[in-house]
Amino acid sequence: MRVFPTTVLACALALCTPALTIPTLPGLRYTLATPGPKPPAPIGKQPAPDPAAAIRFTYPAPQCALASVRIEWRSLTIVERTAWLGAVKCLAKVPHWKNLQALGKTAGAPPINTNSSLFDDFSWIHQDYASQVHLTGFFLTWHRWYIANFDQALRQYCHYAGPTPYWDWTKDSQDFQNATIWADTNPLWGLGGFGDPKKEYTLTTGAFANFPVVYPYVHNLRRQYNPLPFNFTFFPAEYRTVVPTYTFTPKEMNYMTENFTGNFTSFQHYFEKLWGAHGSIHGLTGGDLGGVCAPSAPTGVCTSNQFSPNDPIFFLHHANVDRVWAAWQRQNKANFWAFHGGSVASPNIFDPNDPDGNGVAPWLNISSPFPTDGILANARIADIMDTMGGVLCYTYDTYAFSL
Ligand SMILES: [Cu+2]
Repeated sequence: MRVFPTTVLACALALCTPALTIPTLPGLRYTLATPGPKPPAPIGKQPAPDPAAAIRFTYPAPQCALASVRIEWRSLTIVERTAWLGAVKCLAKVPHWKNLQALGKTAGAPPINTNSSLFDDFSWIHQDYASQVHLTGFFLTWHRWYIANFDQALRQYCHYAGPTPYWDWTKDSQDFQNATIWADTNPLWGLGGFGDPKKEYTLTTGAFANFPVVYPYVHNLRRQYNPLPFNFTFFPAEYRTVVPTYTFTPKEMNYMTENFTGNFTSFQHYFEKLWGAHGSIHGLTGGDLGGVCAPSAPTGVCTSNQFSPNDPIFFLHHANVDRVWAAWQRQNKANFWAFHGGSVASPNIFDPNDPDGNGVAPWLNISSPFPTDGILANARIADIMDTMGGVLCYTYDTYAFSL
């Protein structure tokens, strides 16, 4: 039987988005946060829902009065952690969505494996669109929509009704290898640690021990701590020998959210530049999250390094990326609706002050629709700029950063 959340009544009164439910457990898990400023200009009608899409949101979105609250992983109860991990494992048992379409065509993306799951489909979409949703105006925007769709999939297919978790990695910036995020090895409620060196760093602890994934080849989930993720010749020498934990300290997040006022491009670029906070988390965690194949991978299959969503911690990582953006948006009215970005990555990827740091022409604008591969629900950038408006209805338990 489906257990309805405590706010189902509010939803029935069209006060919130039923699709994005809020926690079932008692306690102060949600707040009435202040909605952001109104959009700067008319942005037209909602996109029509796609009846063939796997994930559905309510159109037109109801007013968001009572937002669901995203909570840091370690602040969840054990019951909530168990439920979320169980729902992810459930999604990995939901069959591949037959209407998944190869529309992104990023070079190196593997072919669709129809003997897979809806969880694998999410990983595949990320590989298919890799070149369009990184280092472009779709980085923060599309990933916000992508993780909202993943969250909705957990609720739609696996009856998840708890809070959406995020991973505040600033708390782990002192000693990443021995951080508390890796310390819980319980098979029901632990995220597990790093993998077993004797098994090519396959995860053998926590809920995702021996978790099977199919991209870019059939294997079990891997995590391999890599203190020097930029130690290869592709990177300028100054980045190669540095353990990049300094990029995601609380101080650094405060710097980011307090600067770049009104300048979406420079804010995103500081965050997404290859040696920045976003990439450092991927690289230090290594294995699947770092887009690294095992030495025993069959020859010729490892042509994409964009299968990072194989590791469910991806969605916690990107929820925190989203939280930092949302914190910046809330810092100043000039930030809230600020958007600028190209649809093609700038060629100057190692220029720390690249004025085209989030892409070049053809330009995206606030009405640009998201790429969906026939799985994600339709939406435009404008629909997701406000986490408490458009088609979204969530906030975070805190926008502050501390150890
Ligand atoms: Cu990505």
